[in-house]
Amino acid sequence: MTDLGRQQAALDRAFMRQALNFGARGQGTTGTNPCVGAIVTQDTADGPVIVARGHTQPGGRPHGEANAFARAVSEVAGGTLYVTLEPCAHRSIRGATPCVELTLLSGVRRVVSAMEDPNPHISGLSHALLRTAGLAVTVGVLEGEARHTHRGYLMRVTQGRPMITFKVARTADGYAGGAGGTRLAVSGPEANGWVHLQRARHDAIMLGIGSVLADDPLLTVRLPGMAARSPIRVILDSHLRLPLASQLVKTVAQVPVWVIATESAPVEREAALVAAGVEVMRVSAGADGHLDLGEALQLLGTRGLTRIFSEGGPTVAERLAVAGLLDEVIVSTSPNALGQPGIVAVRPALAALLADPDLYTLAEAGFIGHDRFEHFTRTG
Ligand code: AOF
Ligand code: ZN
Repeated sequence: MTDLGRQQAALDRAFMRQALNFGARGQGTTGTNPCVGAIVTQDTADGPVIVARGHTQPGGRPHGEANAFARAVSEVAGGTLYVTLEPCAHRSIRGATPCVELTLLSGVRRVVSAMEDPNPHISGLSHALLRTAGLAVTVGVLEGEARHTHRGYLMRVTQGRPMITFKVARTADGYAGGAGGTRLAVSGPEANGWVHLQRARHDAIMLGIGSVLADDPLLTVRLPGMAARSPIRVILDSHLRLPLASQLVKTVAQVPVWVIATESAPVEREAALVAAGVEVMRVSAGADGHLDLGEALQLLGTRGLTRIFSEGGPTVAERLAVAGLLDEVIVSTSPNALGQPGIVAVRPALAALLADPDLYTLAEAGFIGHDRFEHFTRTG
């Protein structure tokens, strides 16, 4: 590659990174749509400057490119469009112009796209259309990062289920709770704030009924100004044991609660929960009598979820690990020890997965407040 080519490639990565960060603002708000970021630059004597920025809007429309073109601060014709996913080629139900057409109409001369959209209506079609129309098209810039940002969307399109990010918090000696399930304040305030931010960036938060019965959690986003970003609360509750007096049920009018049970759970319990405003769904039971997690996730995929954040507990983590359903795992470890036997946070199957570098990669590690965080991501 020439020096000029190298310089251009570095600029492309820098603008794509900005587009990815800008798009990620939509995480947890765009429904079944990916959170696409779009940036248009214009060359000037002092180098390229940004003239438009957009991202997929809440609910999924307008799309990122449409949002960027509509908000441009100066002429976009002749510029370069950076987009974190191949532009769409289809007309929306409401008749909105496809982003590939908006791109052609905008007069940009070059398109830099992070990756192809696996949506069968698109999958390479828009990139080909743009090339045929004479635009310079570069595909694959920061594709790895884009796959990470769009992981939930990509999983739903290709496998029918949402992605799962699982967070385990443990004491320095490895416990998630006290003996008999007593609640422990494991993480510090900074780590707790970070967890609330993660809730806001997902479509749903998922917990096993064991943790609900032990802790009676609220599972909302309690960061200043972000209460409206509380995601749907999904409870895995094979036998419909969720108490009507729980905080979850009491707040169902503000933030939805979906309960997934097996087909044999009592109908009277379902009727009572439904009367209280809870949505009850049923899936088959596996050989162990527990609900079939794979089926539950496929069901949540059909209900439009793409990103699920799960905070427990250890039993659910272990079952998800055995079923091969953990896409991202975050382990936070406090500097404080429990000092006596309690509920073990990371069980054998999960521990084995995380220790296998062929299956999971340690993508990031560091401290949030005094808690140590390790972020593992499933390879492939
Ligand atoms: C883009 N830019 O910002 C997004 C795209 O339900 P619809 O009509 O909005 O279409 C959903 C599909 O549109 C979705 O599956 C994906 O292929 C694409 N999303 N495309 O050009 C965007 N969010
Ligand atoms: Zn579009």
